[in-house]
Amino acid sequence: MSKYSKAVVYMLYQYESEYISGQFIAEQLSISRTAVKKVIDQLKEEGCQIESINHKGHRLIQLPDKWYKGIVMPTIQSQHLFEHVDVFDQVESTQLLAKQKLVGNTDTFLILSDEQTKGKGRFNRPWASAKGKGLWMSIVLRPDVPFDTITKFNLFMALGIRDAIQQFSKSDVSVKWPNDIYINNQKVCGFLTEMVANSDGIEAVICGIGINMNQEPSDFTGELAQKATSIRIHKKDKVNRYDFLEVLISQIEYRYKQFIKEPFSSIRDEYIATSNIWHKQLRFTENNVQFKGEAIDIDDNGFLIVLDENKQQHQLMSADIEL
Ligand code: BT5
Repeated sequence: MSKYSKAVVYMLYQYESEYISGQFIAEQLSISRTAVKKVIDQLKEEGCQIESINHKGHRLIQLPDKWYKGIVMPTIQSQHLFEHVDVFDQVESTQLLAKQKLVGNTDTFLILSDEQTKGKGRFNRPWASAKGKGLWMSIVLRPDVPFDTITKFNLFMALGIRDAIQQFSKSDVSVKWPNDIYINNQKVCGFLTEMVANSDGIEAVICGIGINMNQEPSDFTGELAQKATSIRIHKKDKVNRYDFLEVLISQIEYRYKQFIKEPFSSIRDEYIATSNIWHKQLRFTENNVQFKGEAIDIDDNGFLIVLDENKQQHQLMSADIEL
């Protein structure tokens, strides 16, 4: 890709449906008109629908379903969470890559990929990450906090992700403690938080977030046909991936700042109100032990309080819950 293509694609995106002339682009970027034409031809080849009319200029009609770093960067630049952003067409797993990239430096960063070939959930379960359909990303942050606050981090992130999805969904979006976001009774997002720590505290927090953005119902096959949904299905039209990313990152930043300053108890009521696990019999699996019961509360530390069938109380830090 030419070194100017980032800037050209961003200009086309910024001017949206307006025509901008090759001359204008060339002047803004201090490059030749021939260079502009070359980049535009290349963008068209990649799948950008650009209308080019003599004496009028170029107009972006539609971008392909892929991340352009040239648009991602300015989209999230107003937030100050990350020192750099890496964008890929395909990776095995953004989470795996993030863990490799955080070694030997103290950077904060974000990794986005159009596709993951080995996306992972918790306990190495597969995470379906179809090309161009979802938001598959990992963020690396370096909070100066004790390592036992990692559970708390997850709880704050859940609200940030939920609130971002809610801004686009016409249906109610809820949190399924501790790691999932649901629309009605289907999963729209799964996320997981891992950390690297030493005796001084946390070196890095790595949060992997998978959000089904633009799948149609027919894109979900096998077990996911029943279990999964996307924002698009509940928005009734296509999600602009950059609009969504901007909202998501600003929500994450807001919740991250809150996490650093405040205890979980400050968001506990909000968390409880947006959770979808109350007033029903559920099946819990914790450390390979299964039992049925009802979730009755979340305490000030974010532990889930469950009453099992024998009226025995459990305090869970993490678990799998079948709704
Ligand atoms: C999670 O695990 O829900 C965490 C998923 C995290 C994925 C992100 S994507 C970016 C980053 N890179 C990675 O490699 N991972 C992170 P868990 O609670 O274990 O749920 C996994 C289960 O969700 C699977 O066993 C399926 O039943 C279901 N599942 C898989 N893909 C799905 C999808 N796209 N939408 C909804 N459910 C899915």
